[in-house]
Amino acid sequence: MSDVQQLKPKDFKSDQEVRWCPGCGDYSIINSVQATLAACGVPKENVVMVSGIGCSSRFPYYMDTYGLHGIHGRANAIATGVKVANPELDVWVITGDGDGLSIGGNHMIHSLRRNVNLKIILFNNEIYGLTKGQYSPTTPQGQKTKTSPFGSVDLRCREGQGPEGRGLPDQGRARGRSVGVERVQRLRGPCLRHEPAGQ
Ligand SMILES: Cc1ncc(C[n+]2csc(CCOP(=O)(O)OP(=O)(O)O)c2C)c(N)n1
Ligand code: SF4
Ligand SMILES: [Mg+2]
Repeated sequence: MSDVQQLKPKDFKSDQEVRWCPGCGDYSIINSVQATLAACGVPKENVVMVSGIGCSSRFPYYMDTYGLHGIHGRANAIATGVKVANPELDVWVITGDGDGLSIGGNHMIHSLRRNVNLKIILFNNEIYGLTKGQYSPTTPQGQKTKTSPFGSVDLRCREGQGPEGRGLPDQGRARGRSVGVERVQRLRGPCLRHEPAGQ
């Protein structure tokens, strides 16, 4: 008989009070991740969640895994250090469209270029949520926000692409909308299987 305990989604929940707004899509993402880690039988002592700053970046508090709530835009750099120090760890970056593509855009590009086998979840709500509504690199052109009262003039980065399809290297990406647990869970499959080229 195996002495390995089968973990349940609730085993990945921390004792911290979740402070996202009622109805926020972030709930379905965290529920999906917890369900998926349990379904995949991932040992939680191997999991490290690294985030930057933003509503989405509160994620590591709510997970009963190892984790680090970093500084704005630097989750990829911190996660790269963790992964390089111990390649056996299952290292996740939790970031937002502001955190990962504005202030952290440069780190995002270089962690993809280095291809150190991180699992990156970018919560794309097309706005800076935590700071109450400034436009981000994924805000649709023309969108009125607190910092673009006449409509954003910028071309936006689209999912899986840089502006107008140029830019970010393709290192095994998956995307989905935070409308259902099952839908987000399916994303884990491609990410789990992806191994960096040449390793
Ligand atoms: C150095 C620094 N600059 C600015 C801020 C303010 N700030 C906090 S979160 C944030 C944007 C977060 O947006 P996003 O990553 O999209 O996260 P969301 O809240 O939408 O999940 C900003 C600008 C900060 N905390 N630190
Ligand atoms: S401000 Fe937006 S992103 Fe932040 S918790 Fe509320 S609904 Fe979610
Ligand atoms: Mg955002």
